[in-house]
Amino acid sequence: MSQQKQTLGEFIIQNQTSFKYSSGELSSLLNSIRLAAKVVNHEVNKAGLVDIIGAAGDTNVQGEDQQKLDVYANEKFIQTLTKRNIVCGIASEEEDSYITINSQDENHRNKYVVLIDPLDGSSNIDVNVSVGTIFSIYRRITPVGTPVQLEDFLQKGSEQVAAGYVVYGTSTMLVYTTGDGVNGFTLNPAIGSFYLSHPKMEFPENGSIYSVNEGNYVHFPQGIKSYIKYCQEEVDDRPYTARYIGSLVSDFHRNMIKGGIYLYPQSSKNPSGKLRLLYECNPMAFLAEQAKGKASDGFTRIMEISPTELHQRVPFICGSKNMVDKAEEFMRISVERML
Ligand code: P6P
Repeated sequence: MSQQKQTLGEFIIQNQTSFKYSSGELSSLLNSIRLAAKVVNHEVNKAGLVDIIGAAGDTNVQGEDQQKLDVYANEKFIQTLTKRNIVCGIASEEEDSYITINSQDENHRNKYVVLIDPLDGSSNIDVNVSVGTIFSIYRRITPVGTPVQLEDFLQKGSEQVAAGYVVYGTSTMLVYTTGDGVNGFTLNPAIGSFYLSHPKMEFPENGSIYSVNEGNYVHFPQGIKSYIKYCQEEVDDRPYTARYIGSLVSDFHRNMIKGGIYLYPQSSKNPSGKLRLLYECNPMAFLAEQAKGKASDGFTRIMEISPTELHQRVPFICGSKNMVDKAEEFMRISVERML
């Protein structure tokens, strides 16, 4: 009889003692994310069968067409997080501003804020390609007992207490960290439980996969162009393999397991890059570093960037440490040649 794998709920409880804050609340918060992930997974998996795919007819603060599942996922995560009476505020890619959540005693006693991309890669929904949810959790820094403030959300990534993603792929997985390594849990849809399937996930130090939208090549800075040509030349362990799904969570997940690098650099089209610092880059950077990988904007550690706006974008290079180091080297050389 194969040993029964640990469930996500059991794992959260077992590991809450290793969490330096009053862990009972964070455990409850993580369990609410677990519940919302199951609810959203149910809809994502049958999107082709019901009238829920396709554009919702609205656009989000990013000016992007909102897919119906975007809206549904956003609503479900906000509802579930609110009910648990743990968070004092939520910021979402789908919401123009942050949402103030008042505690049930109306005294703003809740300590945590959550930032979320409820359905990343949603343009893939209609073509049945994996999508994901990304979340980032902080403790508030303004006084408990007062309404949450913007500064509670504009914290450096290094202040995160937890971060993770759900990937709705060939199987649904929840992967997260509370600062003590990265662990992956696979959903058994037959019984609705997540089981520990990928303990202590780590990026191989080297890899041979590079993930970038090469359709933007002509718009990239010279350092990125040089790095892409480095990946393609026939020398040593190269050429590398190009794999780009167009869904950050899926590309990140594959690269963490196999070894690889994901790049969404700045370009003449996107001068600050496309990905958002607070609810895409910071949580993925926390996971990357906890998995012995690396995440930067090409020059600076992502988790050291001081946020200035809720939806600000940054260039993003993330993955196997030695591959990110090499990409940064090309960026540095390119700048030095311009001086
Ligand atoms: P492009 C999805 O919209 C996303 O934010 C990431 O998940 C993905 O890696 C990237 O944008 C795809 O962007 O411009 O290559 O289509």
